[in-house]
Amino acid sequence: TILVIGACGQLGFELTHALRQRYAADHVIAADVRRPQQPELQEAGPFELLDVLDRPRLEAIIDQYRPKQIYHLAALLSATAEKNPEFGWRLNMDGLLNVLDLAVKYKVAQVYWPSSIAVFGPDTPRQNTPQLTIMNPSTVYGISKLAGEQWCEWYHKNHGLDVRSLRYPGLISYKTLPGGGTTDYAVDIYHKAVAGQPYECFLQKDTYLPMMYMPDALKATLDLMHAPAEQIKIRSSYNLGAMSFSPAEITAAIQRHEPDFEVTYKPDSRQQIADSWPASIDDSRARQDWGWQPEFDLDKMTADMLLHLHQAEPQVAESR
Ligand code: VAH
Repeated sequence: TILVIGACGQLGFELTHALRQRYAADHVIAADVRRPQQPELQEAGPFELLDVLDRPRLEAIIDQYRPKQIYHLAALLSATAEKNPEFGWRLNMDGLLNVLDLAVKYKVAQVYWPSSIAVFGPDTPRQNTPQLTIMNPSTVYGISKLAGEQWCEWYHKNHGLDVRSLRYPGLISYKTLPGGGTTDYAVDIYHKAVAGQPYECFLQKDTYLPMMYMPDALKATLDLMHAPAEQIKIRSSYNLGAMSFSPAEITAAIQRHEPDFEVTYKPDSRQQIADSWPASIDDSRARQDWGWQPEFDLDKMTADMLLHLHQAEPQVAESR
């Protein structure tokens, strides 16, 4: 069996779906601290209510299902963690430590844990940020992700745990609503365009950030997890890239389909977070070690996002 912790989140929801398509659906256990808004999560396979900070409950679930793989995705994202630093640190850090410790205790074959470009900080080289470089994150989220990477490397070195990780750029998808990320303007903007509403962007128009379409993120995750262990040379976390764009560029890409769509700019506290992150990523190690190759660029993603959001128009509830 496979256990997905944080299955209701932007990545968790789609990873659970992808895993249930690839394996027998009833072998993929979806777990989250809250009941899913999307009924299919608990209709298509097993669902467990789980707070990853509740270690006895986590141990009971691992003992019951004896998963071969654990995907641990539960965390507070950058903007949310910046507003709740204590809880952000506790959930992101203690949650990971609970998973790593119990994975060793129950001999779980593989663990996946997402890191982020947020591990880089204001003094990191911003263009083509290298795999190995200066890393002084200035957000609680980034600090927790950098510490998490170090713990993953420690558990691999000291317990032989096959834990693998990717430094995701901003992820864009149409199946879930944004969950407190600084890059989530790039999700919101499509919903507004499809609803025929103007969009007020919380970042400046020329703020370049590394981004990736969800299908590419899912492909990278499954390619990484299925690569032979000897190909995985980096046990902190792999840089992963696909494209970089600014709010002005994604607006122009949308306007090629929706000519009347309008965007205004009103930067808020998330601008400082975005300014501390790279503009583009050097992911040559992922390409060398396990054959990473993205498929979606801005125009291809935009066409796909707008197509699916127009199809889903009535269902996409604005509930947060
Ligand atoms: C966030 N989407 O904005 C997440 C991600 C690189 C950004 O970590 O916090």
